[in-house]
Amino acid sequence: MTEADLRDSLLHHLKYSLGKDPAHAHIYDWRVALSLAVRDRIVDPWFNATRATYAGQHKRVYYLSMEFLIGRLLEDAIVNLGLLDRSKEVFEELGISFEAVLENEPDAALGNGGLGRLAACFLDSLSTVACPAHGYGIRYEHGLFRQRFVDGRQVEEPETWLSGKHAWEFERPEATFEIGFGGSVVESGDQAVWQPEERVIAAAHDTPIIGWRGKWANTLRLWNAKPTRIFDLERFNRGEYAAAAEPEALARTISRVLYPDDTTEQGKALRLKQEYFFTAASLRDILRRFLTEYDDLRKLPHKVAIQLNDTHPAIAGPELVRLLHDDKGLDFEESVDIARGCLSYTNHTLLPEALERWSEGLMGSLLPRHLRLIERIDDLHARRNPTRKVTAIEHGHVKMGELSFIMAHRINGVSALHTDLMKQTVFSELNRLHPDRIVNETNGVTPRRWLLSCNPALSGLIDKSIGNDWVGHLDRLSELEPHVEDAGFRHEYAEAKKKNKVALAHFVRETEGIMLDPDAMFDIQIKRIHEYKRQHLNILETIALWRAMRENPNAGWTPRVKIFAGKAAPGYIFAKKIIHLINDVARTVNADPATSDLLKVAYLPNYNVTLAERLIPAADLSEQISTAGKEASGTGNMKFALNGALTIGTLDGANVEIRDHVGADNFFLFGMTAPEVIERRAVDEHARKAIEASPELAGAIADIESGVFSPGEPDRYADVVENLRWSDYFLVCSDFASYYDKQREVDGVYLDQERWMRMAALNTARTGWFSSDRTIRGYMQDVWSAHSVPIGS
Ligand code: 26Q
Repeated sequence: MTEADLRDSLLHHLKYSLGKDPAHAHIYDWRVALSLAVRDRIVDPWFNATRATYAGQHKRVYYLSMEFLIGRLLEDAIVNLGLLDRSKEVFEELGISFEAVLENEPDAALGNGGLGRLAACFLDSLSTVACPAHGYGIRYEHGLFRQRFVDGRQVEEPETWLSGKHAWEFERPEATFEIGFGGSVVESGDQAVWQPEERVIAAAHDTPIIGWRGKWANTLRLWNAKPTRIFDLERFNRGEYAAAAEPEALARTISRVLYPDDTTEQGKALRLKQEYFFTAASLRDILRRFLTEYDDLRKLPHKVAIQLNDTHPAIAGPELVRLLHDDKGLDFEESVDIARGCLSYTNHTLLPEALERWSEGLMGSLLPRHLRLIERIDDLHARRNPTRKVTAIEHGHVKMGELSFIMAHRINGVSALHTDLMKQTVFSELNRLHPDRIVNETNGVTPRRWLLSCNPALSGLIDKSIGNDWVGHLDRLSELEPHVEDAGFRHEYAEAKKKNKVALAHFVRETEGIMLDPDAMFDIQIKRIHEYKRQHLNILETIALWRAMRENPNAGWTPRVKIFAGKAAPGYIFAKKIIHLINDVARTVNADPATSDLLKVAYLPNYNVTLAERLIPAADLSEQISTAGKEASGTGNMKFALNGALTIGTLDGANVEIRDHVGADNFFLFGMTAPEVIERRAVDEHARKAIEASPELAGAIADIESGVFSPGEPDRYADVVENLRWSDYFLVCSDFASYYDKQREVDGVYLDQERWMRMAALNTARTGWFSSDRTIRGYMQDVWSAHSVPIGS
């Protein structure tokens, strides 16, 4: 496609799809017109991919996920199609800011955090490696809430990503299924008929996902909930207008909004309805597609791999059994075995409060047939494995982790450490029964979005040094290693980082009115707010540093900028307190003339994918400071390292593997290990003892307690302090001294910029393994038995 072709297509869509004259077009119109022009380029590779899959009868992968945190799509698609330069030129000629056009796109936040973003990276990689695949999820009308601060407190507002035209998707009015809830089951012998009481329609919307170099495209199919009857005309005619619209409102509630909690909001009926709604629609679609090609359902595991992204779609086990046994008449045991042959399950957390469980009461009233099938699945499992009794149903609850394990032929953790802990803790009994089922697939991130697009300064330097093959083969970043010894290269590497920091400083000045010195160390912690992620450890260290700086302003301090971003679940009171505290500390520290050249703190509101794309390339230091054993993997840690930020972190999740790859000398390790954490918790008054032993920590806590950051309301953080002193389950106090000392070591290294830049460049050169292309190839081999389709065939 030449520049002229692109311009013609753009102007064509502006005129004929949007009905706009260029003279009157807004940025919105240009953005949608460009998206449609780019989308046109995806359609042929998309059709070709589908044709090649049918022609070769290839196995298909189905990725079921409640969340896809996609962010913006336009730049991604442009980059993958190799249209970036031409697009820039077209808009330059038109006299329109290309950047403003990209900025106009809403950020699709159909996910909470890591799990949802991983699903989005996987979509990119599945297309890049030409693995025939579909993503299946919910087309939420409202994604994750928008976050604002009012007097430093988080306020949530609804998010409206669908307010304009959604340029990427194709509505499929013909692809609909009726999904039932409630009602009763009529059983006679081995036969059962479920008669649901309530029905809604699942309607498909497809977004093509183009891979790197535009050769292959897969489909993301998201389901919308609609009523079976639009409205009740009889009631309307009687003048009962609100009541007439009720069925519609009730049905649409199912796809109305993403649950904003990233542990479980236990036991909410609507959540279970959402889970069943999209899982059931997806399975019916999968069976429909299979039966257009094959007639023997026993072949299903050879042609279909279904991945459960955590337990959220775990009802897929019993539902697939129901479809095979009740609907298609297969024998029960055979149905269970076929289902297991197709299904596999990824676990993303070991936190007990995050493991999904549903009361038998709720499950029985919403999904009566499934509850009965789960009992039979348990019985069958017990009969086949009489040595140990492990069941999905226990004490009146259905445990979705156990159910997923029993119904899956592979279960995977998301980092080496996490997979080991899975075997030792939550799934130890099941692992003994089925030692071949648990495998590890360490997470990865897509280098297209998380290096090539978000960091043009650095990717340009990499291209210049080793060519551009690295984008599809991230391992090749290792070819940078010899360049790292070249002072000229390191200088250019430092220049690229500086450029990104200047751009971020500009953004923060414009949006927050805070002035940042681009030569100061940019120290960044961005992720959901959780006690186990320990943002409070970071802010305590910030306070201690500020106090030390005030006490001795001329001690040769390394100037620092502490940047935070992240949302708290609306009902997570403690997390919201931490946000408030960080904002209070920021206000106090930033107003202190004694430290104004040394320390700044900024909490940027409404963290999302787009903001991450601005922050990560500008980071010097990446904060990955979770209590060891609690962070399953982390993926932000990988993005930072790839972009040349050094990590200060614990031996947790994928930090362990990042450190192995970059080398212990290029990683700032601190804190207890996972076994040490367990030991420490058993120590009586561990927190009080740690506070007593660290004057820096004691001073920081005393400042919080005396209202230094909340003048007029000294007890604002009384519960935070109380928790730290007397409970401190996540061992903030016990890890503090080690963290504080390591931060002072970080200060020292930063003063030696030559050394720092060498370490940073080595981080880039040695983290090519963390590409999600590598992760996806691992799943294809170990979990799905799926293969890439030779492109062009
Ligand atoms: C479940 C039921 C009801 C309401 C909400 C939920 C829910 C929603 C989201 C439970 C969990 C999540 C998200 C979990 C998550 O993001 N986990 C992260 O997954 C990443 C990808 O594997 C890891 O890198 C992170 O370590 C892990 O925390």
